[in-house]
Amino acid sequence: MFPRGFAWGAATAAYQIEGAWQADGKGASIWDTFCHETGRVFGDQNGDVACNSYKLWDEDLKCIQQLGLTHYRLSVSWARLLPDGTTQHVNQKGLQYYNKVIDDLLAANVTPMVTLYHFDLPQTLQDQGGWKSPDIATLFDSYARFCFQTFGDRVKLWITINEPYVCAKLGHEDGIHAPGLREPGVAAYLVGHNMLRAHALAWHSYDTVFRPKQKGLISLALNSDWLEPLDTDCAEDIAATQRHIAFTLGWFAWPVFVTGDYPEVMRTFIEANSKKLNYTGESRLPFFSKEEPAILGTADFFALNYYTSRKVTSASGHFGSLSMKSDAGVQDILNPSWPISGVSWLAVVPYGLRKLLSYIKKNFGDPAIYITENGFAQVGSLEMEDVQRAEFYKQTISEVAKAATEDEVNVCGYFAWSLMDNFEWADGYSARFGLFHVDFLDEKRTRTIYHSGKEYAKLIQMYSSKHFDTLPDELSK
Ligand code: GBH
Repeated sequence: MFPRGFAWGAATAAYQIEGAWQADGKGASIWDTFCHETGRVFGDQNGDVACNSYKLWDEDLKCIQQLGLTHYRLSVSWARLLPDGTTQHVNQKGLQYYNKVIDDLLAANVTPMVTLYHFDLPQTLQDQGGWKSPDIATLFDSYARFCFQTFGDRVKLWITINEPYVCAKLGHEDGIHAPGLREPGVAAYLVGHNMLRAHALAWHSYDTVFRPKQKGLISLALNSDWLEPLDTDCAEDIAATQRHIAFTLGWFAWPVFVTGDYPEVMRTFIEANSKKLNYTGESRLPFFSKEEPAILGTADFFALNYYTSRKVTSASGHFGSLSMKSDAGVQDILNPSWPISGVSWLAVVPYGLRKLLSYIKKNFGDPAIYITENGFAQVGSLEMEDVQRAEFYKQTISEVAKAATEDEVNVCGYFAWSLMDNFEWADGYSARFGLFHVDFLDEKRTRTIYHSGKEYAKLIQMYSSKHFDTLPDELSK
C-alpha cells in the first residue's frame, strides 16, 4: 500500500524530448553545441528534433492521460525561455509553450513538477565560464525567480537542478556530457560547489519572496546508486563504501541536509591526495562563504533518482593521479548475479531502492521523499512486448511499498523515467527508456504504448484504490 495522495508520475527533460532547437527564437544550449561536434554522441546523433515535443505536446498529454498519471515531471529549457540566459530578453513563444503545458496538465488534473535545470545550460553562459564561474549562481537565481514569478501561481513542486553530480563529473571531469570538459580532479568540485550555491540562492528566493503566496515546495534532485560493501565483514570495504557514498550522494546531500558543508572524509581524502601529488594550488574542494546564504536546510523534500546498485571495495594504492576516482580511493563493481538492462551500467536491483530509502530516512532527517526518476532501458528498436521492463516496474514499486509500510519511510511519490523513448544523452537514441515507444524514423514521431506502459497504468490503478492515511492498521497497533 501507499499513503493517500501518493504521486504517480513519469518524468522527461527538455533537451531529451523537445527538439525544435532553433524554433521561435530559442537560444542554443551546451547540448546543442556538444551534439553538433563530431564524435561526442553515439552515431553523432542529436536532439535537434528528438520527440518533437515542442510541436507535439498534445500527443504527450494523451500519453500522460492514457497512463492515468497524477503527476508529470518536465524540465524548462533555460535557453528557450531566456535565449541569452538573462532576463534582459524573454522569448515570448517559449513562455507560451510552457504556459500551455502547465495549463493543459492542470486542466487534465495532472500536477506538474518542474525542473529548472536538466543539463542544458544556455551556450552564452557557457561562453562566460558556465558552471565553473562563480557568477553562475546569481544568473541561475534570476532565471529561477523569473520562473517562480511566471509559473509559480500554478506550479507547486519545483526542482532547481537535476543531478548536480552528473553535470559536474560527466560534464567537467569525464567529458562525456556537455560541455565536454576533461579537467579531472579540479573542475567537477568547482562546478558542484557553484551548483550548490545556485540551488541555495534559488531556494532562499523561493522561501522568502514566493512561498508566502505560492505555497509550494522546492528541492534539488540527487542521483544515487545503492552501495554496499563487496565483503560485508571486511572493514576496508565498509569504509570504502562509506567513502563512496560521501563522494557521490553525500557530496550534495550532506551540505543540504546535514551540516551545511561537505562530508569530512571528502575533504580529508582530497587533501591527502593533493599532498601526495604535490598539488600546490588552492584546495580543490572549495569552501562555502559565511557571507552567502546558508546551504543547510535548502530542501523541502528529498528528490531521489535511483537506477541501480553497486558493490564497493577499496582501491589499494589509489592515490597518485588527479581525479575524483583517485581521491575517493574506491572501486565499484556489479554483482554478476544481477540482471543487466539494455545499458551496461544499469543492473536490475529493485531491493537497492528500498535500502537506499531507509538510508536516506536514517541519515538525512527522515525527510519526505519523492523518487523523481527510476527506470529501465531497452536496446533495439521495436520490442513492444517489453516484459522485462514491466517486471522491473512491478518489482521496484513493490519495494517502494515495503519501504512506505514496513520501514515507515515517508515516501510521497514515484516518477518513472521516462514517459517515452527519448534522446539518451551520450547514448543518443540507442537506449530506450520509454513507457511509450517513439518512432524516430517517422516524421510524426508516433508514440505507441509499450506492454510496460499498460502494466504501469494498471499498477497505478490498483495501488490508488487502496491507500493508507498515515500508517496501516497493522503498524499503528
Ligand atoms: C538520469 O541520470 C538522467 O537524469 C536522465 O536525464 C537520463 O535520461 C536517465 O538518467 C537515464 O540515464 O555511462 O558508465 O559512465 C541517471 C544517472 C549517472 C546514470 C551516470 C548513468 C553513466 C554511467 N546516470 N551514469 S557510464
